[in-house]
Amino acid sequence: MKIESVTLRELRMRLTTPFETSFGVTQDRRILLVEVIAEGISGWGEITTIETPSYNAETTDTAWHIVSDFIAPIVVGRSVSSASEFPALLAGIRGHYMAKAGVENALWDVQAQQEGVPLWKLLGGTQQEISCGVSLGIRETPASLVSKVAEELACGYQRIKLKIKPGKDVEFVAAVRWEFKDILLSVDANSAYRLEDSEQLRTFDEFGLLMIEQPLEWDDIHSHARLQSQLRTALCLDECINNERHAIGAIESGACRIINVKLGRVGGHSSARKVHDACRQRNVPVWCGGMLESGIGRAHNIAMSTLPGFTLPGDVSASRRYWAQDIIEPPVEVSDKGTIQAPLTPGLGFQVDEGLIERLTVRTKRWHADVRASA
Ligand code: OSB
Ligand code: MG
Repeated sequence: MKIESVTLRELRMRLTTPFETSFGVTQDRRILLVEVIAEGISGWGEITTIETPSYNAETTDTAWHIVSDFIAPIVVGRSVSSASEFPALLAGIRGHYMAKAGVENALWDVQAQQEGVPLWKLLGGTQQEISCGVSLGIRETPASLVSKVAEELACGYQRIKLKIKPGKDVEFVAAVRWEFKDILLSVDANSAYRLEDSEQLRTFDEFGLLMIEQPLEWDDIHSHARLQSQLRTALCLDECINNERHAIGAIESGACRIINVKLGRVGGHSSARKVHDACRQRNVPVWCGGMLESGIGRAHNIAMSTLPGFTLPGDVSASRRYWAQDIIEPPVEVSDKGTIQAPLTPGLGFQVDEGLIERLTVRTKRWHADVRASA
């Protein structure tokens, strides 16, 4: 496949409701989309950075810079025989996983269309129906959280994840657990605690949680290993894991018993598959995390979640939980059993709404194989 052009766009999209994590509140998203044309076929990817460097070191603007000044100039005009060869082209660029992933994933969409197969099958997926959970932002009161959980359970979601931070934790988790004794329940701290808080974190052991996600610092696998040895509840790493090596190191040092795979955070489908394989060989379950994506990122998450090691419900939920109008057709729908059916049509399997994308776009940059960058 010869990469004929790359188009980078920034869209403004407003979430239907604000989402609060331990690092802040988000409502207005700056979404980056990548369209790659190869062999005359158009493929789409999403760069899943957030607006501030508070989840990882990347932002919407760093990704714009890295794609514009490094990735696009390297890849446009180049040929690869498979999207799995794409990461090798970018071996000279350190970090910037999400920027790389957005471009690579678009090429996977092209390849799947070219071969006439659904992307999830091309990736080696085996589960056409995937299990879904929801991630609930921090709320004012335990009572309002409990009613939100009731609403999501009524929609069929199979696992509830609560965002927590110091001061907004035990009371909230206790209230939810008291009301719903048997549900799959987990918490995500987005690095808001320190190893010195292990006494406090041990109090979560009484709630029968499926996992505690990323309690300690974003780049500290070692402290998670120390903490895991003091807890009954399984730790799950999110922020700490950017590649297969990190996953193997974390598992072998006992830092977690579960891994959250995010396509952007690990650098795209090729790396995600390697992380998945490394976990599977070691009997560590994985699940698909989310980054408040538009439908394009969501469709890629669905495809990845069909791999056989994705045995826990992911943060892959319906478009309508985030957007009044999504940029794909049909929007992502979740069944009343809390599942999503991976599409059977070639490529991503959703129609990209180019008219809506155009209306939401605030800046665009395009590179062609024969010409250099154009505005
Ligand atoms: O840690 O999983 C996280 C959103 C932004 C940054 C980090 C995280 C999240 C989520 C969103 O939990 C989950 C979703 O997209 O549904
Ligand atoms: Mg997380």
